[in-house]
Amino acid sequence: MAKISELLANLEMDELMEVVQKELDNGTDPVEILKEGEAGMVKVGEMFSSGEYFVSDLMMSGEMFKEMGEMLEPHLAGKTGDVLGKVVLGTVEGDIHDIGKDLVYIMLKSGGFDVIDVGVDAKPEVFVNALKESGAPLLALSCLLTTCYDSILNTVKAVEAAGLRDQVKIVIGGGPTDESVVRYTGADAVGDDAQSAVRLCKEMI
Ligand code: B12
Repeated sequence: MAKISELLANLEMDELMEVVQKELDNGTDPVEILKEGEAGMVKVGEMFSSGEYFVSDLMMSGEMFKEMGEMLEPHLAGKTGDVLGKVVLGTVEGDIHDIGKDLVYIMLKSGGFDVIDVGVDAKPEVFVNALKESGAPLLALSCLLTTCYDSILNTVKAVEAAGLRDQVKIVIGGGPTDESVVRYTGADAVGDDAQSAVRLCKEMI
């Protein structure tokens, strides 16, 4: 299994897909396969920070991780069989990182949630409209850039202005977010990873 993180970190697309398929055929838990992929993404991030990889490599790794996620999704979706509730999910305005968000999407779906994904660089009104249309009681915001904390704040304010704040719990996550960002933005909770997104949403619904 460690091979998956190495293949991803080394950007070996074809072999990665073969190994993922083999693991699935062998009955390996798809959640464990995803975790391995995530470890590979962490390595890619480190190689980018150390100057070994460039933006083009980040993009490549992103494509690989997404393809892996698509391959795993049918094996994850609805695994629990329960439908727990609706969640509106997206990456906040000014931020186009979607790998973590997509992982949260997959895990929430496999955890039994009906997820409305509004995509990346989503303006506050996009989140508000999705909340209104779906009636979802949960909003999950992904943010990887410290420069986008105000986008979280503006989204929370827009939910308040729409009169929905009493009915909607807001959970945030992504690289730099922590409890201090929860306090700054007025969100309800922060999660470190996709598993915690599921745990928090279950607690808050
Ligand atoms: C891949 C990547 C890119 C790719 C993104 C491709 C894509 N389709 O997403 C590209 C090349 C586009 C990119 C662009 C940029 N990037 Co970039 N990128 C990364 C990198 C290497 C990995 C991010 C990633 O996908 N990680 C893997 C996923 C699985 O992890 P994750 O996103 O953290 O998500 C997990 C958790 O955080 C959590 N989570 C995520 N969302 C949510 C939501 C909720 C509700 C919960 C509970 C949990 C949760 O669960 C996930 C799974 O466990 C990071 C470095 C790093 N190690 O994080 C830099 C990084 C985030 N990027 C950075 C920067 C600076 C940029 C650019 C500004 C670079 C530039 N000069 O153009 C642009 C910004 C573009 C924009 N406007 O958004 C900086 C941010 C610095 C900062 N403090 O703000 C980082 C930290 C790199 C660095 N060390 O400098 N980037």
